[in-house]
Amino acid sequence: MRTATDDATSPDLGADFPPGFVWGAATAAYQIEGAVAADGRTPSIWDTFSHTPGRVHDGDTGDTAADHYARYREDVALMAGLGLGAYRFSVAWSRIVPAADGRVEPRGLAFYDRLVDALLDAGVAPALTLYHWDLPQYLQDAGGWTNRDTATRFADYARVVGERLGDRVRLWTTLNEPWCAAFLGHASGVHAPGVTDPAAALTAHHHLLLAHGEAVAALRAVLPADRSVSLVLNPAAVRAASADPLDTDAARRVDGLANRIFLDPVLRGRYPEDVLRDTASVTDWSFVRDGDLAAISRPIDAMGVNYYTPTVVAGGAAPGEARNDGHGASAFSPWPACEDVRFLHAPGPRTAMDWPVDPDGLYDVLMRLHAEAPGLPLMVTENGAAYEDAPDPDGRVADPRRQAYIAAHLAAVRRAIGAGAEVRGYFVWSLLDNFEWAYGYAKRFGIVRVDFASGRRTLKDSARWYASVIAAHRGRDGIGEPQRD
Ligand code: IFM
Repeated sequence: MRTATDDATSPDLGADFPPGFVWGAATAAYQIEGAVAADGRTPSIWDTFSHTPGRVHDGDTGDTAADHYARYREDVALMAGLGLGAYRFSVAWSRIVPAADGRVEPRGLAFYDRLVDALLDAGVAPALTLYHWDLPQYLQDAGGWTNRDTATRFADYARVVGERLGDRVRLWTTLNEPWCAAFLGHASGVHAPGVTDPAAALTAHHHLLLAHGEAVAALRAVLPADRSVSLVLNPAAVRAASADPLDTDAARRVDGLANRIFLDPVLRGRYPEDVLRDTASVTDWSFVRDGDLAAISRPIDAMGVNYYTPTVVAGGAAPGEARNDGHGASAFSPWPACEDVRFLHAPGPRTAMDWPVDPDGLYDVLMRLHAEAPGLPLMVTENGAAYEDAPDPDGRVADPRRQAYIAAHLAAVRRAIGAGAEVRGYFVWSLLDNFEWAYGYAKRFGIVRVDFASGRRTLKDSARWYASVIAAHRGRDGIGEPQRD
């Protein structure tokens, strides 16, 4: 008898996916590019944060990272060799608009121009994200995401990139995981800019969403009409530890802050009443102005879903009790007004991030979004796992657990499609081992190993397997096939 696992790991896994399904891999600028002072780039908040002693494991920084800025041609050749249909990358804002005066740096634009052309020449569709957490430091100096003006600056930057690359890039994303930028960056402080003020986190959250909405308008004004503009979230698969009302109420509150605080404004143009109530002791929400929610709810063409592990919660924690929510150690919680919530581990195996492996969570998140936004195309824009894999004496990197993780999550995607969810693509996180934020280079998510000393790339076994899955599927028509106008 064939089991779900047999199905999940067999190379013909792709055969059951709909025609046009996009098979991709993802990265982000600060995590791979390096070259932090090249061609007029100025520091971002992550340069500042990573150079601040004690912020990042082992004092690691993104100064060199995977050296992708210099090696992008080699990386594009790797992607082509794997048969990727699409490559999701982010643009470093401070390469494009390096100073407070708003001038545009042509050398920064030229880099992404070359990257996009190389991708198209290699048959890989570029999927561009405008913001993956690397706010220019000069904007942070003016208040960063707590300053409403940052949303306007983001829309200006979006227009510049849209004007330059819109002729060739079909898949556009405004923000990646604004939850992390707002709450890890401003409440628990484990991400840049390292602020630990829940009121600032909620203010930043609103301004990030406003930036998204204003950027949608800016992109629409300059992009050809058939371009897809999306937002990438990391919706949480929130589960109550039990049916006890303390636990179910904890789940309601965490769901409010992880999911509905994004989905309600973006899809329905309002903030959830219970979240406003729950956080009233933290802020009066007076940063929300007339017209903001109309801007935030401007229609989008797709929603990106980043998923790694579920979120299991219980109520009734004692004040000061350790709350391990899997997002990094801090004395401060990323969850405003949730001091009494405990974050528990789902059962089962865990990755090197200590994140339980639970593909049902991905299925649940996709089905929820399908129910909440029927007809809105979904993309799994990140999914993958860190493991402590290393080359054997022959240089081979065997990473069977990563392969099994990806296979099981692809099976969950296929199940969601079978149940009606309109999932149009899947991007492995990550193409390359990279700078894993506060964990530095200690956590390797890549399907391609990077030797950070030499920059050498080695395909892990999971990359070869993923290529075989893609090969079983590609050759059909669809948006995974890059096109030049
Ligand atoms: O590396 C990150 C990525 O930048 C955003 N999503 C989660 C990944 C793994 O932690």
